[in-house]
Amino acid sequence: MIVLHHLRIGRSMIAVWQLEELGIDYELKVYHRDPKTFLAQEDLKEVHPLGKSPVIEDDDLMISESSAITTYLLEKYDTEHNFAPPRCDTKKWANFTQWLHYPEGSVFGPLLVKMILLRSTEPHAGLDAYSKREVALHLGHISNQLADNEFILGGDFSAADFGVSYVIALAKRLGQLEPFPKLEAYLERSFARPAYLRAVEKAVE
Ligand SMILES: N[C@@H](CCC(=O)N[C@@H](CS)C(=O)NCC(=O)O)C(=O)O
Repeated sequence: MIVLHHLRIGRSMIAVWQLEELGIDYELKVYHRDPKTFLAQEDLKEVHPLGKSPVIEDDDLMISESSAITTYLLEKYDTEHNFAPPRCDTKKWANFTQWLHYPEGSVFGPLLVKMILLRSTEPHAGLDAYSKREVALHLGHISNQLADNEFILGGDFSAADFGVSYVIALAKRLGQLEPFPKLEAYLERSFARPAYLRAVEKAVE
């Protein structure tokens, strides 16, 4: 059975959501953050040398990195291609992987800088200009891609929506969504999915 090593508050919630969407049996092992540093506590380092989450184990296989976990789960469990196009459809698959990797690869960094700046009492003019520019660029890009669609690849929810929802939720927490009403509506739509609600019930205690 799959074991998900789940650190409270963060990306790992998205892994719980995926497992719920895919309807896979799994065991959830919950870890907590240090209340002072907000980093993971030492017990997560006993699972993986980085001490970060999500990490899944499936028999003798251990995988970290949220997009790699998504790809693995799709390959093994999404046999009917409900959440991603089949690999033999190269163009659709390429477009899907682009949106799968984009949130972690390009959007999270500027949002992290923004989060650090919001917590800082010192002025950082260069970083401030960078995060304003990049956050607006990426949120605008996602909003344009959504256009009038319900989800990031069109009318149907796909596994690319996990990571995109995660960065949009982070942007919301950082007060960045006001100029992007489509993103606000997208987030509500994604988080209203029954599988997400089940994930919250199981993983947020
Ligand atoms: N690129 C990794 C990032 C993993 C990561 O940084 N996870 C955070 C939670 S959102 C974490 O475990 N932080 C705890 C720490 O750094 O101590 C992924 O996509 O899974």
